[in-house]
Amino acid sequence: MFITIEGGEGVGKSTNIAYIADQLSDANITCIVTREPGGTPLAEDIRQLLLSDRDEAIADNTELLLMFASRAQHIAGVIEPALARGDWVICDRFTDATYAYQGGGRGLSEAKIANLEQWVQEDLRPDITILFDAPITVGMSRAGQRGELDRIERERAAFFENVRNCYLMLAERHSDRFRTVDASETLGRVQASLQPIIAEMKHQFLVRSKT
Ligand code: T5A
Repeated sequence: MFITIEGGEGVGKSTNIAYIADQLSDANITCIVTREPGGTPLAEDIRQLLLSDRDEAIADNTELLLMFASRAQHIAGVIEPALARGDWVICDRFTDATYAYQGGGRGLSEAKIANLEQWVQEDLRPDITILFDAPITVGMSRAGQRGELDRIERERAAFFENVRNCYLMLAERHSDRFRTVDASETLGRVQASLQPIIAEMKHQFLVRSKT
């Protein structure tokens, strides 16, 4: 299975990915955890280009193309080989983040993103996407406690409102694969609300093992 984890800044994706991976590994499901942008040495270099501060502004199209350049490398080097081995892949952000940030946030057209998605990914799409949703103020205050903010984290509040609204729209549009979790709750409650989703994944594992 290809599982993607999405949501705004600081909503708890990394914290809960570790929890999900532990639960799956307890059920003898071999999974790798990876992230975007990044996931291979070259793709991590592209992440640095994207998130670090520079004097020259990054044009919106450049940002979009760098996201997909990183993704192409990540798919070829990590995601496809893992899926071909039969491992599960849990990816911290994937193309829904591009629709949310470069589409919803920057205002780039959905058609442009969809073209790149098709070109770079061909048939590869997530089986399940968990969306951690929380008001912007909650995520930003958690992200702020962690230290200095990166180039994208320093965007204005309206940018993140657009990102959040786009994620919620995607969750409604792709309700077959999206599972939305209220990430504004305490960690204990968030993890309790992950339980039925993890149970669904374990069930899928049993079904797939039999076929
Ligand atoms: N991007 C990415 C694009 O623009 N387009 C794309 O196509 C892609 C793939 C990547 C940036 O790139 C952009 C989006 C991003 O701006 P990132 O590091 O992946 O950056 O994204 P971040 O959202 O910045 O990830 P973070 O690691 O900052 O946030 P997480 O993983 O959501 O949050 P986490 O788990 O680190 O938690 C943050 C803090 O909150 C605490 C944790 O302990 C931690 O201290 N916490 C809670 N506290 C209270 N209650 C809870 N329920 C809590 N859950 C976590």
